[in-house]
Amino acid sequence: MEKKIVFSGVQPSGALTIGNYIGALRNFGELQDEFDCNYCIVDMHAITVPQVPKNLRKNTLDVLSMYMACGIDPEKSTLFVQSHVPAHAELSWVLNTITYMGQLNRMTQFKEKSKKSDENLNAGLFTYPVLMAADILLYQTDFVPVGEDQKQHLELARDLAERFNNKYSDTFVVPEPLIKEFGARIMSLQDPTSKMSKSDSDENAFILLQDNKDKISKKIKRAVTDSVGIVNYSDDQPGIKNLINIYSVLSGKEINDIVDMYSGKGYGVFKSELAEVVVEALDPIQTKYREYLDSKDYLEKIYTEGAQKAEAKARKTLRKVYKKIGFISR
Ligand code: AQP
Repeated sequence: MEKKIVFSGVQPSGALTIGNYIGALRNFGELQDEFDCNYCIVDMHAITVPQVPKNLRKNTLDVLSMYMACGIDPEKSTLFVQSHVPAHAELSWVLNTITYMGQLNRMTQFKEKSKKSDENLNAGLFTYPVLMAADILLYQTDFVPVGEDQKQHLELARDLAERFNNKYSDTFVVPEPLIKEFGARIMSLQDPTSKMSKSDSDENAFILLQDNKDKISKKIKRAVTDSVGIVNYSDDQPGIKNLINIYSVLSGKEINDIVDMYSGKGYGVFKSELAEVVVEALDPIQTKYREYLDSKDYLEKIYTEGAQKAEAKARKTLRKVYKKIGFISR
């Protein structure tokens, strides 16, 4: 039986956070044996907010190294850079022509990001979800492992697949999201009502996958909590709830067990033991990450071969699309 297809991407818009890891990357490796996986570094998405070219180059290799350090095996999965496969931009253009402005206007991420970046409110930020739909649909994707924040974008991808199929006959698989029950939305350490983001201007708001022990401890110690003083898993204590979620996912312990372990103990003990849990979970990832990052030739080989594999799959879908919409072939 043919394996079902998985696609997911991460933007090289900065160093990755434990939010990216818990919501997305940690799940990627687990899927490789059961599914035909395609993992992409979506650099074309990253330029929808201003990027320094030198940093974008560095972050692209960083994400590639982090992908492999988190367990993606390029022998099993197709691992590639989005801008190396022009079919993404090409399909995106076609999908733009069947996307309603009203749909894009309702996208929460656009609303939030446009508030932050009014000096560069570009059309790319507005049509970002269409490019994301193209990424997914090009590979005839069945499942998309993502964090909760991407659910709305995935709905659009499903909608566009159905709209195209209805208009031109069956062409695209309609993809399903794969969102874990726990950890799908890790919140900012400084404002537990908004999600942890790598582009947050306050570096105490996130823990980076590459942060050292000292930084991790300091950031957790400074994490915003409340005046209740009891380690409880409750919506009334969003800061502590978020920290318990991180503890649970990274240690493999149940939420109730964690609450029991810290009953009668203050936030100080809980926070310092959480820091140990985080450091221990990230240690093996950081070691591998540094090894990959030092092997520039190897990284080049991986992204070159990955682009060839991805290109072949993507072209097949794009050829079909062009034919159906009435473009004549060369
Ligand atoms: N806080 C989070 N909790 C759980 N999952 C998260 N993801 C991101 N933040 C969290 C998931 O990580 C994957 C890659 O995300 P992305 O880099 O493509 O874009 P994003 O969702 O916009 O992530 P950031 O960190 O907030 O980036 P910036 O600051 O550049 O916009 C996705 O699967 C996402 O769901």
